[in-house]
Amino acid sequence: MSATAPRDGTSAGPEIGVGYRALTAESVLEFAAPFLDGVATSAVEISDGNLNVVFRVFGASGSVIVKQALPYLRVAGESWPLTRHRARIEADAIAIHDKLLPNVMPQLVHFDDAMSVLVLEDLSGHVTWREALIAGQAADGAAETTGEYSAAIILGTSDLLLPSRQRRSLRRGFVYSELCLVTEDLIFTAPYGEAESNRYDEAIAPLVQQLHRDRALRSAAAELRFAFKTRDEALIHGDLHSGSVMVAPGDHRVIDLEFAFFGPFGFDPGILLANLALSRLAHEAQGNHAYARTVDGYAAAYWASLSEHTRRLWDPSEPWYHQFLQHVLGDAARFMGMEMIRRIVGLAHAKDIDVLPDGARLQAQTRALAGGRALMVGPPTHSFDDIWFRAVGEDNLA
Ligand code: SR1
Ligand code: MG
Repeated sequence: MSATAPRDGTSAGPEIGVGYRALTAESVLEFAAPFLDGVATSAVEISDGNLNVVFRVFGASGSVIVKQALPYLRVAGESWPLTRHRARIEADAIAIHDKLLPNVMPQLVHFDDAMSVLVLEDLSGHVTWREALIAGQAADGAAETTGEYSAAIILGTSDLLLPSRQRRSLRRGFVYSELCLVTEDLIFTAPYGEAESNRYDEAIAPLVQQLHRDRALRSAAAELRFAFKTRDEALIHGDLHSGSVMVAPGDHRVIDLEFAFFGPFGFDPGILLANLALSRLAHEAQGNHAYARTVDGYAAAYWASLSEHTRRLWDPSEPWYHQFLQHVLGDAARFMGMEMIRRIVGLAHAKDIDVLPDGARLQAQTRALAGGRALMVGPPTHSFDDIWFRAVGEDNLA
């Protein structure tokens, strides 16, 4: 693994077209055979993310996942071209994060740069945390593992723990990538104007128009966009929503690292907490009060684990520790607000809310927009309870 070549499509990296062919459910058999004791018997396409094509390939005594980056965004087709550099970003970020916290990344069996393919361990007994949340299933330990992961990567790739020379070398390897531009557009820009990519229910059109006229909110969005683009604090996951965590009894993994880049400490925690808050609002709107409390517990457990592990990994007597954690929390709150809003009015929605019947969906969407706004423009937050209540409490509807 090299951590120094730029991967933004401007210089080093795979030459587009050289040695590349898009895999199909047929051709992937030959490609995957070497990783299945020489014989692949069948394959099924299981792509359900927005970006890549994913196959599960079976051999005589096991299976692997083959994930290929296409030269465009899978859900949009060739009208939204992208380079395939995201495959290398993901392979490199997996290797780095795996060293910081073993057994949480999927095992990277093989990386083919020319083909932009990652061959990964098949987590077939797992489901995404989002699917478990939608089904109201328990995911004991997922929040704790994800919090530990956030602490490990925040500290382990930043100037807090990594010696300056190493940190600078690692930093050079992860430029502000093409997928950062996608995030910049979909989270920080499009929801605050009449972008073509926005999608929302007609029933909330008046709320969306209000949002577009809201100068305080638009100013907060612009400030946070600037923070996202300039605060290169740590090599973060970059897309840590509940669909990027796979859960199974006693085993939790973080997947899909193609958005990894050097960004603000609070971005990943904000994204994760936002998606938990949206799940919580969805359950509340359906009258599933007991499971809504369970989700409250997951969010609190994530933050408690992140706090505990930053303390463990850092010097516990560091006098700056408390202020540092407040800084992460404050950032997380505001990025959380942005993620809550974009998952209601932007291109990529939270399925948790989209699948609800009309009345419940309108209630959850209205509360998500109000909670998101309260987080972005409200007074500074001082504790986890403070931000969680602001996100999901009813007070901000007034
Ligand atoms: C067009 S890509 C849409 C979203 O999917 C990814 O998982 C990121 O969240 C991105 O914003
Ligand atoms: Mg993803």
